[in-house]
Amino acid sequence: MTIKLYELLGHEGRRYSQFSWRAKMALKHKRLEFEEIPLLLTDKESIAFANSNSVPVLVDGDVIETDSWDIATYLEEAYPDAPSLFGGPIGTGVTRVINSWCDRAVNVALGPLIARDVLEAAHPDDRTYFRESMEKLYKRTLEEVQEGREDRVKGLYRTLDPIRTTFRKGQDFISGDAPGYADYVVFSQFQWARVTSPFKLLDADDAVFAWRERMLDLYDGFARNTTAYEVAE
Ligand SMILES: N[C@@H](CCC(=O)N[C@@H](CS)C(=O)NCC(=O)O)C(=O)O
Repeated sequence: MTIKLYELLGHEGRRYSQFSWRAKMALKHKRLEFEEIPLLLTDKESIAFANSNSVPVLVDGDVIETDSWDIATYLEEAYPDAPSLFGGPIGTGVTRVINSWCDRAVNVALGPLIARDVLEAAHPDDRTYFRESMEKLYKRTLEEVQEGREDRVKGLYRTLDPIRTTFRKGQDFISGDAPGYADYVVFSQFQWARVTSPFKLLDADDAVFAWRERMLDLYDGFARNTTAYEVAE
């Protein structure tokens, strides 16, 4: 039976769930066929069977997984003969740190730069919910959150220094010579931004820009070939 992946449907078909991109890239890495089921953010009924309020939700036969990290570790265990996402127990531990760094540092630097743009990328039927839930979280309007981003983008540049330094030393991916789950986690932030916002996050001569290009080329341009803004160089 084909694996099902529930994710978000945005305006004009945009797939803007960053956590779902982590799961989709992990499925591609494992060379697994899957069906994408895009839902409105407010459609909690369709994922109630999984006892979840959020996507991604993965259904593989009788198995239901509801968190991007749990989906990745499930795929690693259930499909051991397919290419590894973590490269063993040490890699799993280190990737977990990258996962936390991404959620606690990269997302914190990047999210406010595009917060108001994401509202436009959300499905029109979800925009009231999106604005209310995000403004509750930020304790400010989305317009206030995004204001002054031209200056604040430097903060993102500095946050990305650990991976930039690594790429400059000749390592092509966060996981080493080839991409792994750590790459998909960090890439999901940039893919979220590409799908939702025309704002330029990286300069073309930045080693992180070149890495993002390599990520977009993976799996016959799987991530590149989705409705997104052209990222200006
Ligand atoms: N920790 C979860 C977070 C999932 C998450 O926050 N998903 C967002 C979409 S990217 C969502 O569905 N939010 C539901 C809501 O805001 O109501 C994971 O890693 O999968």
